[in-house]
Parts: sequence; structure tokens; C-alpha cells
Amino acid sequence: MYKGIIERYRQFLPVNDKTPIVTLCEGNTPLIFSESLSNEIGLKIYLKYEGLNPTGSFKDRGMTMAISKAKEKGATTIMCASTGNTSASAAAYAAQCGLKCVVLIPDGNIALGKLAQAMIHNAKVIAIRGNFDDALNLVKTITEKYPIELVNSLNPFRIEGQKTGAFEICDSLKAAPEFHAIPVGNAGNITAYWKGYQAYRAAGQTKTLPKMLGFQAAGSAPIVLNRIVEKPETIATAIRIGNPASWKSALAARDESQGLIDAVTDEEIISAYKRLAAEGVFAEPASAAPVAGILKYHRQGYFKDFKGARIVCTLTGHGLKDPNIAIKNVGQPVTLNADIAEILQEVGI
Ligand code: AN7
Repeated sequence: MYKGIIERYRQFLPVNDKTPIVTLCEGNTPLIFSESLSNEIGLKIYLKYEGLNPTGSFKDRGMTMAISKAKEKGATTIMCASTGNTSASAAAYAAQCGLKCVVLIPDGNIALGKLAQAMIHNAKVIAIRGNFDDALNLVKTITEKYPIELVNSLNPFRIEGQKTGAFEICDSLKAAPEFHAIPVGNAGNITAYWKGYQAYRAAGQTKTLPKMLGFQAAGSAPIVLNRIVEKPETIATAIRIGNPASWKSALAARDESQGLIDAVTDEEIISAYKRLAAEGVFAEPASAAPVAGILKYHRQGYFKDFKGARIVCTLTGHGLKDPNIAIKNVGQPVTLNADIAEILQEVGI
């Protein structure tokens, strides 16, 4: 029976016999070969579909670790700031093991599905008049002063858990890919994947390392601009972050891997989002950023010397997280009378 990422990758994770493992059987997500993207780019493109985690995002990999370690320590309350997915994941894992969960979210800028998740799992949800960066600053200050566990990716156990995404990819491909494309918000996940690829090579499981290709949204691209963005904007609310916590380690991942971190526009993100959906893969807008990114770099000729290479894109969250943006981009269904003739006419038969 599959028991989640901690049991599967125990030897690579800081747990011991006394760690109470809190799991919802996260991980073990599909790596989907994209024929259409592969044909267009001329390389092998794979989609690591993290939307199929228990709460619908990659955050569950980090949360199983952070919550298990919080339990081991005897914590009673956890807290995070979130653009949505971290709060949904924290709320679910806290609910499973009876911890109190407090989340600060930016007022009005979190996708409906994520808000619903945090609320239904009985977290204390507080929308603050400010953005994610303001919320994270508050959470840092509060958790430093009071006996509350911080479960944002500043918590090193989050990164430890998230690095298992890289392990699964290498296990599936029987090697590391040549490129790994990933959205960058608070920059925890690019940090985690790079750590995972390095750990797997050090353990002799793989021989090579990928180039890390990180993509921010153009209106929220502090790492690309090399300065804090005071008022980040993007329709991809998951990565609407102006001062990433893991900024330095994201730069290290970029430079050590000889990769890059660049921006894609909201138009490019929506176009990639619709394109993925058109091949049956529903991922939230932030998750489409790496796909938009590799299409942009393909147009610029970046991949022309890498024939036969593999690119893995992490699709970080499920499309159902943000139903409003889907409807907004495709419109409403037609409404007809309950009449066969009308239906056939509409279908064109
Ligand atoms: C779908 O939930 O920051 O660069 O508070 O939800 O590791 O931050 C979410 C981030 C990409 C960016 N894709 O990852 C939060 C939060 C999705 C996300 C990211 C997020 P990081």
C-alpha cells in the first residue's frame, strides 16, 4: 500500500522512528508525456501533474513533512501566510492530526477553491488588507514571538518534503531530465527541486543534473527585475509575490544549474493554460507559466542545440482551484429548451 512521500523516500528525509508521520498519501503524481508540446518544440516534454495531490497542489509534499515535524515537537498551533494553496494544504494536514491552523491571506486575491478548502477544513482564516508579502511578514513576526509553528517554506522541512518531486521524476525517467521548468513565486519549490536533483545525484541514483528554468509572472517578477516589487500584479494569483522568501536559493539554483529565471506575461500564461486544457490537462494559471516559458524560449531558438532532450514542467496546482478564471476565459454554456431538434441544430448534426 502506498503511504505517501515520507515512507517512500524516508532515507532522504530528516525523520526518525519517533516522528509521527502525518500523511494524506501525497505524491506519486503522474508524469504525462505531452505529444503536442513535444511535436511543436522538437524535444520530449513531460508534465509533472501536481494538481493530483490530495489538496490539489504540490504543497502537500512539504506539508506532510512540516506537520509531522510540528507534531514531533509537540506543537499545538500552526500558522502560514498564503496566496491560497499553502493554506489549503496546511488546513487539511492540521485537520487530519488535530492541530489548530491559522492562515493569513491577501484580501480579495485568493482563488475560490483554495479559500473553500481552508474554510471547510476548519482553519482560522484571516483575510488581511494587504498582499502576500505583508501577510508573510506578519506571520514571521508572530511565530517568532509566540509558540506557533510557521509552516511557510521558510520552514526547512517544507523544502525537504518538496524535493521528492524531483526524486519521482528521476525514478520515472530512470535519469534526470536535461531541463526542468517551474513557476516561481516565493521560490521555495525551485529551491526544493534543485536540492532534490542534487541529492539524487549525490546518492548515485542519477548521473546528471537538469538546467533549472524558472518563470515568474511579468507583473510579479522581483527576481527577474532584481528588486522587490511593492505592488505585484498578475492573474496567476498563486505567484502574486513581490519579495520571495527563498530569493537567494532560487538564484543559486539558477546559477549552479546554468539555467535561467525569466518572466512571462499574463497573456502568455492564459494562452498556455488554455493549450494544456485543450490536451486534457487542467492546471491553474500559475502552473501554466513554465509551459508559457518554454514556448517562449523555443521561439527564441534556445533549445536548438538540444535535440532529443527532455524538459519536465511542474504543473503545480489543479485547474479546479480557480474555476472563475476558467469560466472567464471560455464563457458560459448555451442554454436551450429541453428539445432534441434544438440540441441537434446547436451541435450541427
Ligand atoms: C500553484 O500558497 O506561495 O515558488 O502561499 O500555489 O514555491 O512559492 C503558492 C505558490 C506555484 C509558487 N504554483 O511556488 C502559497 C504560495 C502554485 C502555487 C507557486 C505557488 P513557490
